[in-house]
Amino acid sequence: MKELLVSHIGDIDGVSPIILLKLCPIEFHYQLLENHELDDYINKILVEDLSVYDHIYITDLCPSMDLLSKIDKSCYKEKFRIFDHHVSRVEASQYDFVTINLKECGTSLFYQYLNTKYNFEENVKNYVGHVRDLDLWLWQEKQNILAKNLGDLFTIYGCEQYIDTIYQKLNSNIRVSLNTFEQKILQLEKERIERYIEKKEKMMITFQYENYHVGCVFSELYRSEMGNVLATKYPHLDFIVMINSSGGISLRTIKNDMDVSLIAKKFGGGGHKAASGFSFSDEMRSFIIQNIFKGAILDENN
Ligand SMILES: [Mn+2]
Repeated sequence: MKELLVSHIGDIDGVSPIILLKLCPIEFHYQLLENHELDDYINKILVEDLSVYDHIYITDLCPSMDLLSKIDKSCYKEKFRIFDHHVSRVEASQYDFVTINLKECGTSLFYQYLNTKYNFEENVKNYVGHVRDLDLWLWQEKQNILAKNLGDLFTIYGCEQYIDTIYQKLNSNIRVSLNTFEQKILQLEKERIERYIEKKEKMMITFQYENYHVGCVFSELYRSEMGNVLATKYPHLDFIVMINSSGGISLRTIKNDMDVSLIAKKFGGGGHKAASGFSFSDEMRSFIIQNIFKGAILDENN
């Protein structure tokens, strides 16, 4: 028998459940997805033969309420276990196969579940703590630089190489730390990010939206650092918007009385109180083209 894991492609909280399963004596398949791809994927597999799988795990992601009700009625319901921690998905916890806990991250919830069955070594628990610190933005107040470094290493390595690197470290039963090579590439990357943010900062556009002061940059890269640097540097701004025209629109705030997930929700997105997002739609792309090239008619096959 096998397991199927569906998780979030975007960060170390999404990919670390794969590392955890690799450390267990089981066979599994995995699929990494963006938030907006999840419902289509689950709808697709629900009509396939899922009897080959013992469990279908979904981590750091959660299907829509409509889809959860469909899973609840499906013959495969018993196989589903969902572990998420996004504030916008709290209502999903009414289903007994869904665990939502805002104080944990996807990886730590999945770790707690797997640990009762497979009893991980201490170094795995230690690694999961770093993932949690980074994903819940606790690393700064805890001064957990290693957590931050792991996130940066993921950005440089990409999913496959990151998973492999961390798996090798954990499997050889050592505590995760960075070797000299990894430290050097992180240093180079850090300098690159600083230059990038400086450049984008000069191009920041500020505006009023409802009662909020907003700072906005067009940026494809390093959005979590950028949001944090700009929100800290410009405390009069209520939140920072980062627009990636080929990806999504991210919102970031450092104000305690601000909840950007409510703003993201208005645009069909979601996320956390301090960091949320929504997609950059095809309509928005068409709108930009038609605003630049007045009178343009878009081809139908776009
Ligand atoms: Mn997460």
